[in-house]
Amino acid sequence: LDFDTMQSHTLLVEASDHGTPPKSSLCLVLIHLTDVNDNEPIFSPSDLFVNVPEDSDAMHFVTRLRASDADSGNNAQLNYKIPLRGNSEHFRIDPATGDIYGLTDQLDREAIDLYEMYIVAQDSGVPPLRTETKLTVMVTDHNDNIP
Ligand SMILES: [Ca+2]
Ligand SMILES: [Ca+2]
Ligand SMILES: [Ca+2]
Ligand SMILES: [Ca+2]
Repeated sequence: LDFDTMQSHTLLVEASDHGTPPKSSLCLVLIHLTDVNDNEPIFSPSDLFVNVPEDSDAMHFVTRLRASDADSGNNAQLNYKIPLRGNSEHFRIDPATGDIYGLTDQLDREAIDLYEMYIVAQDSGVPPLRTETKLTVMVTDHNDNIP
């Protein structure tokens, strides 16, 4: 039985006795399944590269990462976050939408041209299931250096 493919099942149950002649009766049993949190969120695509120009403003939109979850209700209610690791503190993610923003207007390709971070999607089941994907932000050049 899998709630995610079918939420209810109907069974025809026949009960008979051992008398002579045997008597039997039919009974219809309706089974309603309740969802269990048996699917973890899935990012698509699972790994991502984006380019951000080095002259971007503070709080510039970088990209949107969304995951899907085959469960229902809280078991599919997703929250996004960026765990602090490496240089991920320069980026923020909207926990509800998966929109990612760069926090700094101090991007400098000549100093740091690559940011790598992990994005986590976690459902609200008990216990919650989570998955993570890697996001690579490449800082692209702007002609900001006098020869
Ligand atoms: Ca399920
Ligand atoms: Ca789930
Ligand atoms: Ca620069
Ligand atoms: Ca430059």
